[in-house]
Amino acid sequence: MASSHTAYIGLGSNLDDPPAQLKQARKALHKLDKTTVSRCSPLYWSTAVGPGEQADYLNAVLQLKTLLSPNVLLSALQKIENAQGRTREVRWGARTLDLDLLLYDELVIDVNRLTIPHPRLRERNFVVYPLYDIAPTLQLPDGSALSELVTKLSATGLRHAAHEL
Ligand code: ROI
Repeated sequence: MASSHTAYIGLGSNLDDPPAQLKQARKALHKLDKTTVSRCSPLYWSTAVGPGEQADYLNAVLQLKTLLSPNVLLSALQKIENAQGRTREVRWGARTLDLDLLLYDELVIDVNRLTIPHPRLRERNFVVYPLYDIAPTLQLPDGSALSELVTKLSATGLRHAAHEL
């Protein structure tokens, strides 16, 4: 695609058949206007971060090439979450599908509902490890190397899943 942007999306699910949820989400992302899925990370099972007892999550990261703006892309992600039965009763509660816009080119933005890079990217091993799998030489917009982050972040609670996206 001419002058397309590179975006990274974090996927997570711990309800209603997580492998099927993530597969369906990948297809929906690939079908988006002016957008292709250019890389898929391996899948990881991860211990839930958040309140109370929750099932383990299945997590992955995708790289997109897109001509959509960050705002339009974010709205598209929310539409896909809603189409896959996402409800928002409990903050950090169990969910069928979570799609996080992690990075968009070198962009740094913090307006209303849109914060890029994703504010908790650096502290979440279920984001940093799969991101590193598909973008080992990536630098974050502040100049820090993803390879450095990965060495500092414990892989506790993270297991490679047998499924593929
Ligand atoms: N915990 C894990 N392990 N993986 C997630 O994707 C995830 N997503 C969330 C919260 C509820 C914070 N915990 C998570 O939104």
